[in-house]
Amino acid sequence: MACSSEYTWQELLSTLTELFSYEEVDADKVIKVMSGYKSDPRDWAQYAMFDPHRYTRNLVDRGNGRFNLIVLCWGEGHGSSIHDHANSHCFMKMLQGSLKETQYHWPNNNKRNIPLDEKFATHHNIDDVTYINDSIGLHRVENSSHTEGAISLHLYSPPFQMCQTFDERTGHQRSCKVIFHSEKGLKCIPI
Ligand code: 2CO
Ligand code: FE2
Repeated sequence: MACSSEYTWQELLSTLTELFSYEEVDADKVIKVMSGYKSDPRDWAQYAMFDPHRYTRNLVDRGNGRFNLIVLCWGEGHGSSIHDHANSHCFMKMLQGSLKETQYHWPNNNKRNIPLDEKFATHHNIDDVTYINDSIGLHRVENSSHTEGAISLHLYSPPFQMCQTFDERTGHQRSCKVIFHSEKGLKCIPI
């Protein structure tokens, strides 16, 4: 039997806004609240816009400037670079399909051209919630399915516009801009 939701979508949004109105972020509580909402496409379908070429970020809520809540849509075979999270908290909840997450240690700045050291890889399935920040390490997220898209809900706090991406074989890093495909259900016009 499917579990019933402890929080509706609207309650999820209002509870997150409340939790992030305090100075300190209680990550365990955020994980609990995001786990308490059970995915229903009727709640988030308006944000779920795919692109044929790469995964998309669709902004749902700016959380009073305290966080960005984003629906990410991953087409078949789409994946991120290996990246950090710009000193922010990153919470990720699966809404549909499955995603593979591979975590890596930070490169050692004293050693150049060394491949990144993998920590582990795991799969996240519908309604799973996971958490990472820079003190835990780096990660790559990918939809390894060749037949199904995947959709995930991410919360980043504080919100960030830039992060670092890393070359797996050399550890070399570069800055990368966080770009939204849509905001509040409306497609962004490319600049
Ligand atoms: N942080 C990545 C991004 O916004 C997605 S992986 O999960 O945090 O592109
Ligand atoms: Fe990430």
